[in-house]
Order: sequence, then structure tokens, then C-alpha cells
Amino acid sequence: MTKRVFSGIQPSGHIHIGNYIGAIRNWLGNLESRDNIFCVVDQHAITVDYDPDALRQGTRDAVALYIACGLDPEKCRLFVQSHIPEHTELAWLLTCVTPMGWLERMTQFKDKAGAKRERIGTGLFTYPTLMAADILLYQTHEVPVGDDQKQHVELTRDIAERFNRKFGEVFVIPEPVIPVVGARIMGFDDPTAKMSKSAPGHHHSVGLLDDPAKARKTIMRAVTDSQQGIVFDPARAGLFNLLSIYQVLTGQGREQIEAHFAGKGYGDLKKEVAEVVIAEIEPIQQRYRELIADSTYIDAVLARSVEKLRPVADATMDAVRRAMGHR
Ligand code: AQP
Repeated sequence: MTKRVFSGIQPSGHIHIGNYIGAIRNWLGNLESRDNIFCVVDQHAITVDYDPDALRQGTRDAVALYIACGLDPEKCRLFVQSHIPEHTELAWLLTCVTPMGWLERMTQFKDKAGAKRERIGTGLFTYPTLMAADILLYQTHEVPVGDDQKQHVELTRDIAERFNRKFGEVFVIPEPVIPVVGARIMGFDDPTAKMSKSAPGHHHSVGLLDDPAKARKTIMRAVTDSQQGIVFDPARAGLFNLLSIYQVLTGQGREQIEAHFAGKGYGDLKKEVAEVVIAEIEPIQQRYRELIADSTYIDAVLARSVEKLRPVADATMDAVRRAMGHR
């Protein structure tokens, strides 16, 4: 049986090399061997303040970027979450079987809500049940994500197991798939904080659509330390981050990289990291510009995917509604 893969990205800002290394690159690796479904999760992007026009544009940009990165719509199904309303229906049903305590343990809510906890929309708190619905609706086996989303996939497993115990075997229990290298790319301006679309700071991240000159400047300004020697030492967070990006994008081993940089300084390392990053993003940008100019193509891709996904979503919802007593 071919395993089914589901994953997504929120169009909540510029998609950055953290999203690319932690998620998209790993999706590409299984394009031939899995039944792949990749989503732009636009309903997750409304859990914090946002601008509807920016969301509309960001959603299309994300679809074009997926394809530009190599997600061939002939080999996977690319769609927008809000185009299949069953995501929110299933999310509500799952919310009713998810204990409050489970959601209260989610670290991303604590990080994102912070001091605004009392004023923030409830959706930010219940967001993990919508993510569980995204995954379970398609009877997913594998969910390739960055390290920050591991806790949410584990919660999804717990919700699915609880549901199956209560109402009968309806859901496949999914597994998180986390990359060995690059699962948590850190901010260039602060290597103790995860690179994030919503983080402030002009030199925090490199977006896939950033001008190469800006990308180079951000990497050359990356915060490091005052120690000597280019070695993979997790305690030297800024250096480790740069080396991890270099490792993923060159495909070289740690020993080879350390030997290559022996006797060199941070300036040399940053220059080479900038080069490999720019070499990676420039062809993506080129393809993105061609794709975004042809809106009928993107519309056709999205419509075709919804058509293909509808029978899967219908079958799951039919089973869920029957199991829960709504039919
Ligand atoms: N810094 C990162 N390193 C590696 N992987 C990352 N991912 C996110 N940041 C990094 C992975 O990218 C996928 C999409 O993430 P998301 O859009 O669902 O939201 P997020 O995890 O909250 O990502 P951001 O960039 O921090 O967005 P905002 O600021 O909007 O919250 C996921 O697989 C994620 O693990």
C-alpha cells in the first residue's frame, strides 16, 4: 500500500528558508514514492491579526512557490485548505473529543499568545484541533514537518486514538516525520529563536522571494560568537545554524564541511552560506515569476486537486458522522 503524506504551510507571511529546509525540501524527497497532499493552510493564518488582501495574495504566492520549489502538480495534490469546508467541520467534531488540558500543554500557543492571552482569538488556542482535522481528513500516514510542529502531530495522534477508542476505528494514526538536519532553523539575528515568518526584524530570516542582495546582507550580518574554529558545536548556536543550512543545501557531511572550513573564519563561512542559499533560491524565484503571471494555471491546479480530494474527504466525513451519531 502506498503511504499517504499530508503537510502544509500557513500563508502568514513570507515563506522562508526555515520552512523550505524544515518542510518543503523533505516533501520533494518523497514525491515519487508516496501519495502526496500538500496544502496552503489559509484558515490557520487567521488565528492572529491579519489583513484579508494580504492573505488572499499570500495564499496564491504560496501555491506558486510550492510549484516553483518543485512540487509538480502532476505528482501531488496541491490545494488551499478553505476550498474544502470539511476541514472546519471535522475540526469542530474533534474539538469536542479533545480535553482542554491537552491544548493547554501546547507550547506554540504559550509562545504566540504570550501576554495577550486574554485578548487573543480562541482559534489560536484550538488551532491544533484544526491541524488534526487537516491530517485526519485524508487518512494520512506520514506528516513531514519541522521540529516545532512535532508536538501538534503527536497531539493529532492522541486525538485520533481517543476518537477511535470512543467511536470505533475511523482514523489512520499518523506519524510525524522530522528531518535529521535542519528541523529547526534559527533566526539570523537571534540564533536562540526559531526562524519565523511573523518574527519582527529586518535581518531575521531569508525569504524564498527575497532579493539576493538582501539575502546576502542578512547572512553576512548573522549573529555568531567570538570563538575560533568552524565546527559543528550545538552550544555555538549561530555557528551551528549557519553550518546546518550549509550542510542541508550542499548535501555534504559534517567532517567534510569542517575540513573545508579549517583555518577559515566566520566571514568566509557566511560568504559561502550566502552563495549556496542564493544558488538555491534564484531558480525558485525565476519559476515563481513565470507561474504567478499565469493565474489561470494556478486556478486550474487548485480546482483539479479539490476534485481529486473530494472523494477522500467525503468518505472520511461519512464515517465520522455515522460514528458520532449524526447519521
Ligand atoms: N525555523 C524553522 N526551521 C525548520 N522548519 C520550520 N518550519 C517553520 N519554521 C521552521 C516548518 O515549516 C512548516 C510550515 O510552518 P507553518 O507555516 O505551519 O507555521 P510555523 O511552524 O509557525 O512557521 P513560522 O514560519 O514560524 O510561521 P508563523 O510565524 O506564521 O508562525 C512546518 O512544517 C514547520 O515545522
